[in-house]
Amino acid sequence: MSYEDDDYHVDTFPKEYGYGAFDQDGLDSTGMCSDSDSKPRILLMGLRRSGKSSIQKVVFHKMSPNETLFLESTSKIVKDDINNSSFVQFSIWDFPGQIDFIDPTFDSDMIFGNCGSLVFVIDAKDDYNEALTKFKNTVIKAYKVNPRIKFEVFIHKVDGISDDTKMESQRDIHQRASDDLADAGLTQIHLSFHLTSIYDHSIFEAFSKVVQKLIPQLPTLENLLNIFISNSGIEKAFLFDVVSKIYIATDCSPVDMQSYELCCDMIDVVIDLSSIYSSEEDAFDNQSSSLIKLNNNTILYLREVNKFLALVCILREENFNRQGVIDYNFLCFRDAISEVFELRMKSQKLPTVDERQEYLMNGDEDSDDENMDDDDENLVNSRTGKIV
Ligand SMILES: Nc1nc2c(ncn2[C@@H]2O[C@H](COP(=O)(O)OP(=O)(O)O)[C@@H](O)[C@H]2O)c(=O)[nH]1
Ligand SMILES: [Mg+2]
Repeated sequence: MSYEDDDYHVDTFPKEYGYGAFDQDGLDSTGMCSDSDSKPRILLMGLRRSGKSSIQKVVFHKMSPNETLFLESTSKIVKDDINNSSFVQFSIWDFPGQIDFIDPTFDSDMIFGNCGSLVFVIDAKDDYNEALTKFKNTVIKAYKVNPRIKFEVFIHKVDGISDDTKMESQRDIHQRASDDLADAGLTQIHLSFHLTSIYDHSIFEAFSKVVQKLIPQLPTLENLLNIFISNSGIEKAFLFDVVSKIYIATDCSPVDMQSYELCCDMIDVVIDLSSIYSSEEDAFDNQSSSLIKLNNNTILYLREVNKFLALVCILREENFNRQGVIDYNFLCFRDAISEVFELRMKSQKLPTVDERQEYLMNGDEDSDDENMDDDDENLVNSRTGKIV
């Protein structure tokens, strides 16, 4: 797909559904900030012009890919809080390419300390020797401060590159990065590679995977989705964060890019139509649903979970005869999700003395995620109607 291709738009989402104003307040390199300190942090690093700011603008601010041509280069760290009261809560820090770790004002303890993921962007269209050296130095520095960081390499701008060349670059970068890190004695790190471009859905897919690793409730959500689809005759289901179109969970069957793209397009269609024909307050709420029949006997079925989350399912037309069962199962699924939410809220806030006493009296003091998994599975099992 070339720059001129006009048939792909990611900017159809009405601005009022956005995450709120983009925080343009640059931080100094000591990066003192208030709210975002408590949320997991995703750092975007890489050489100048590798595409970091473009990625952040396209995925989280609905900028169209062509508009990124006019982005100015980033001169300070720019933080952006992604906070939509759902499971997707983190802050993204976009770094200027020329940042220098040897600079004494660069406070690496503070920068890497609360970091969940470090996304390192490498321009695949450019000579990547320098990028690989920078990557190695960055990982060594970050790992020293925080060994739990997940390192995600985006081999970026792979639009207009043949599949063979893509695979070859990925293999080469993977090999050289792993060798460099092994030489530095780092073999235990969490390192993943993704081929990305802002001109197609690959950047959304890659970011979905990055974000999923930061959601402690992921196994619970996946479990709920597995139970839901197997009892409803559904082939594939994605739980979407509607604003960014990243999927925060899916069932255990493999994801194919085409299904993901179809589901993303469906979200765009529903949002566009709702915002044209509904009043502003109820354009997109938990009553929203939509059904699209494809010409290959497949149905796309979208249901709103809440203002920020939507479930999009792919199923065969004949299985939709029992829509009642699917809808009933969906309601159970939605209830379960809101219970997971409540537990998350509870576990985030410190219990008051009274609550603590109550927990102790119920013998239910420990509300960690593993316990949530069991509870939620039982919850759905006991309520889900099954197609026989
Ligand atoms: N072909 C192509 N160009 C991209 C892609 N992502 C970003 N760019 C371009 O790369 C240039 C540098 O992007 P920018 O986001 O400013 O890079 P940064 O310095 O890393 O923040 C811009 O002209 C973008 O339009 C991509 O996926 N494909
Ligand atoms: Mg930039």
